Amino acid sequence: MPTIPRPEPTTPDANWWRDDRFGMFIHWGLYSAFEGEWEGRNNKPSSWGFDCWIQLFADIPAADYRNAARSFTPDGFNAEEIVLLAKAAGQRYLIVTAKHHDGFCMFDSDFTDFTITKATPFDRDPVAELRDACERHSIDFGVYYSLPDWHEKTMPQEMSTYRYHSQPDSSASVEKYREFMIGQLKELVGKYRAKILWFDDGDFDVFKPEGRDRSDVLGTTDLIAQLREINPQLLVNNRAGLGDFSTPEQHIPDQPGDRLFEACMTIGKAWGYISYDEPKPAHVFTRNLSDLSHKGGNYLLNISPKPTGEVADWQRETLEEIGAWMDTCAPAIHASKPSPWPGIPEWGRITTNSDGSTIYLHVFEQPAIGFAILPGMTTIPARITLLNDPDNTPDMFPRTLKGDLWLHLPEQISRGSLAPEHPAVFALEFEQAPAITVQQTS
Ligand code: FHN
Repeated sequence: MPTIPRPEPTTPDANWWRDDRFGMFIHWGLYSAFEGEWEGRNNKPSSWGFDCWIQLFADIPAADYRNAARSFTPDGFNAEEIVLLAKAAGQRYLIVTAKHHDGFCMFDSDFTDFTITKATPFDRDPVAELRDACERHSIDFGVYYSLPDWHEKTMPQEMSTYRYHSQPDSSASVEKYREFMIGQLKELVGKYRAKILWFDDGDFDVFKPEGRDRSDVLGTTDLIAQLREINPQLLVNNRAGLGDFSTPEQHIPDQPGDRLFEACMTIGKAWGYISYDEPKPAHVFTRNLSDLSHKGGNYLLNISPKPTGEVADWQRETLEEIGAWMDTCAPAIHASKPSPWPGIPEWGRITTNSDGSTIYLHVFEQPAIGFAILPGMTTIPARITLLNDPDNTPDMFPRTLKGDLWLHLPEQISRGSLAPEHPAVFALEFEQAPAITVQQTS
């Protein structure tokens, strides 16, 4: 019987994802039920290891961890509310942890009983509810899928960097585990219509066989090809090897390469919910949005729903403040293009609109000389508007000096009702994309 040749993995169009620019990450699973503590053990004041990894680092016996599912009834979960919260914040795609390292599935998988639909009294399917809400509100839907599965018998214990497994089985093998993974991934790309597949490798080890890398051990090329037979436009991140975009975590690269990239970050300290998390100021995230857009990168900002399924007030308030800034400044972020100049100006960041006819100056602080200088530009903008507060657009006295465009940045620039730490965004509008002889900005 001739084998059917699998199509070469296509490189899908990622423009829709890049134009989305800003996504919501959701870490929510059985680990959330512990709130970062087990029998008095926690990792205060840190969070490390006691959010999604608590089963391993608090050394919770497998039976106790599984028993926690029996009382996991997150009746406060409301997918519509969460998706509308994302939309209002300017997040245009959403990635939810369908399965984290503990192997507990927040979706109704046919390949295990360790799921929210079978192992808990909560007879709902949160992943399906989030998918439906995303489709209702035109938010692109994707799923996080952990490469290690501490519960699945077919997974070799050696695949865990910590050699951890809640029920190790000597008959486990990479081949059996790969078939298990492909089955679940086909559920998530097929039945659950995930458009983005966000592999995670937190506790994943590929045995480091001589000369073999992750994508070789996992057969990632064939795995992606099989999934793209279901959805040819499926986007995959880089953590199973190969993939369409890289995923710097908790930081923004200084000099991103020429590859699509997305920085993922926590809204506090922890990925999964802990009762002792610490908020960060909202302007940290709006400045990150400006910085990533200047560099052409996406931003995936995480929330960690409580054991009840509700979003903690401080996380909601942070997203609402980001949304208030995006209400006026989104044109400089969504579908924007990176700065036409190399380097980073001392005063902030730069993006342009899709055809370059508008240049956005994202001002963080006033430069020493009081001017933003755009080198190699001799076209005076037709119009300048302060997006944060158009009625209070200051005169920037634009003028060209020695082939560069100089714009005065006053000390006080309105951010409307928001704190001055948020970026002030000026839209410089031109009849058409201005000619720029590229040099370093200052
Ligand atoms: O171990 C995981 C962690 O819990 C979290 O899911 C992050 C998100 O990117 N990934 C791994 C750590 O790199």
